[in-house]
Amino acid sequence: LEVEAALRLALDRNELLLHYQPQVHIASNQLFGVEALVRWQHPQWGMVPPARFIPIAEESGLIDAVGSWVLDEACRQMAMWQEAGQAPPHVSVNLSARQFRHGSVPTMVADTLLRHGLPPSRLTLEITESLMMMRNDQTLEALHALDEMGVKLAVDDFGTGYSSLGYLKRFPVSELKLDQSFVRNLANDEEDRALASAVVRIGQSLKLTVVAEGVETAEQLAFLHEQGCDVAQGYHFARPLAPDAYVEWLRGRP
Ligand code: G
Ligand code: G
Ligand code: MN
Ligand code: NA
Repeated sequence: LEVEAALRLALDRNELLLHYQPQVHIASNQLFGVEALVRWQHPQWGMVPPARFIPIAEESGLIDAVGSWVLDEACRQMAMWQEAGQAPPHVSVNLSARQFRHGSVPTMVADTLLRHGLPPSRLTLEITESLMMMRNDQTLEALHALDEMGVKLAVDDFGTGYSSLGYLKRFPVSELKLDQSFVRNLANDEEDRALASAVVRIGQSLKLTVVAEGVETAEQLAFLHEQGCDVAQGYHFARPLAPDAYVEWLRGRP
């Protein structure tokens, strides 16, 4: 309850901020996009990680306000980077299943893009497998509306949810994010290698871009490249970066 009350204030007090983690095409080393990750800088508690407050935001209903702020801030930053010639091809924003309880997600997204003059193709929304498993008509409608708008959809943490893959056919997704739990031990776990490779092949068969998360080593990257994985994200390239640090990182690239 203490965290919930403080989070309520955090929105008014401008204590939330976004970091951006680069995603890189494995074959060409070109920038594919960045993922926006929310941070909470509390005056007494310091940096509060999203794992500590996103679940509380979801339970309390504050996730709608937090989610709207995150989307607005990511689009505002993209528009600024665009003006400065520093924009990545797109920004990915995480959405909670909770946010789809209201039918207003597509309207909120369209309004936000319009407010910042950002083309829909510059935005990817990351949704979880559990949302897609809900088999809820309103959610399906919302995802189709977003797709028709030209916004891309990515399945986050792919492989950690349920094993039914039928939803991939029903939902207009264009990207699969291979969960970092499958990437972590690629070097010494044959089963993880088999699972990672299977996910890449599912993505290829369905013509989806596969993004591997949590890539920390050149060895992991080489294996994923061999398997035909398209894009990698992880400490091997960069941590989630403050906006200034992202620009610095961009300058330091060949
Ligand atoms: O940033 P970090 O690496 O600690 O992220 C931890 C978790 O928090 C991830 O599962 C990520 O999906 C989630 N997360 C980060 N930013 C957001 C956000 O803006 N909205 C939602 N719903 N989840 C987020
Ligand atoms: O949205 P998602 O659940 O995928 O959030 C990504 C999380 O993974 C964030 O907490 C981010 O800080 C973290 N992360 C990103 N790259 C790496 C990495 O290379 N290694 C590890 N251990 N964590 C990472
Ligand atoms: Mn994510
Ligand atoms: Na993930």
